Amino acid sequence: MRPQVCVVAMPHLFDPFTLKSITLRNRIGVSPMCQYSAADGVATDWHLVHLGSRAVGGAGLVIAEAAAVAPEGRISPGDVGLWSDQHVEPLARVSRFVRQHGAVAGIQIAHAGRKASARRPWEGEGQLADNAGGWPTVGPGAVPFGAGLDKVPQALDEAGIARLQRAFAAAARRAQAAGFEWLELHFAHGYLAHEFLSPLVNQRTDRYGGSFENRIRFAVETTRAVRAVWPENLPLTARFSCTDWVAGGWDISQAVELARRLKAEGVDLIDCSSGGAVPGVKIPVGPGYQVPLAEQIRREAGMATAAVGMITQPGQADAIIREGQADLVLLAREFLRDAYWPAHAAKILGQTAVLPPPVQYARAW
Ligand code: 531
Repeated sequence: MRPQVCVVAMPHLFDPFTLKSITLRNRIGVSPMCQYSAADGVATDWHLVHLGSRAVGGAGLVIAEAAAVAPEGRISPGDVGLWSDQHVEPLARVSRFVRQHGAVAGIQIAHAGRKASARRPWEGEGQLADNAGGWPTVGPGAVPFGAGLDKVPQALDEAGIARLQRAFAAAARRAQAAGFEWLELHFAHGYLAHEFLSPLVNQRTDRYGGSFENRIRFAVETTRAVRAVWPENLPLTARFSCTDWVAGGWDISQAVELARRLKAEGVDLIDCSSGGAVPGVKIPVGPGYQVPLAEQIRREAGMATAAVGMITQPGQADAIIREGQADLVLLAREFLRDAYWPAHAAKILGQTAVLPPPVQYARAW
């Protein structure tokens, strides 16, 4: 008798991916990227064209940028918001177009904490004074980020924390009303939730600071508040900074444990980034440098992950999926250079039958 060989085919970059009731046409997502081009939080034609182009370019998932859950949670005056009903319809126009062009529309909801009230990057560095277009900031404690982001935040009390958790839930409802089918909680990059998570930042002595249990309380309660209003059948995801890259800071083993806790709260996928809690950190930036973080969370927390960070090459992205390091790849700056990256990658990887170029452009492909 011949020995039986069982070959389990691993998925590849152009295989669909199903999470809850949502199926992405491929494993390529547009990472949420601030455009600093909104007015009073209202998305503009820029967002329609920017996000719409990347749906036309073949992405399976298009995640709209960090939308502030409260006005003081904006990174800059140009951030998109979801703190008011007036934000819904302009975003609905974006989600409709993205869906019409074969992609799933997602959005990230966020609060920038002590890093809020900053200039748009092309207008210089640092924070805006309260009398020059800026606003007072909040954080877990009254300690500024530093390195030019020197505003002293107001330390949130328990009533302030509860108000912001309700704001996250209200923003999630508006995201659904705007037609988004994939929600990402921004718990990374040194913004509010990460400020609670990181022992380098969180110096509180109440039940929101100190022990691991206390530092994760803000993220866990916020997730619970959002999961209660976000439809059960739609993916709820979270972006982590999986490490502060500093000894004694937030690290991958804490991130794995938080992933397990959030999985129990109904989070479906972790988007694995890193850094941003404190300035002046040496980060080992290089091609795919955050992929091992996604791989470890996927393996040890037993949940779906997205890899992000310096993923630029079709073969590199395909290998991440084929080798089971992550379920999705999210591209950021590479998508700014090439809105049609998936369609170009399909040509390079011999997958144009699966992802043909847009019919209007086919004669040029
Ligand atoms: C850059 C950033 C990456 C990793 C750590 C800290 C910062 N990004 C983060 C963006 C805003 C623009 C700069 C967000 O996460 C919203």
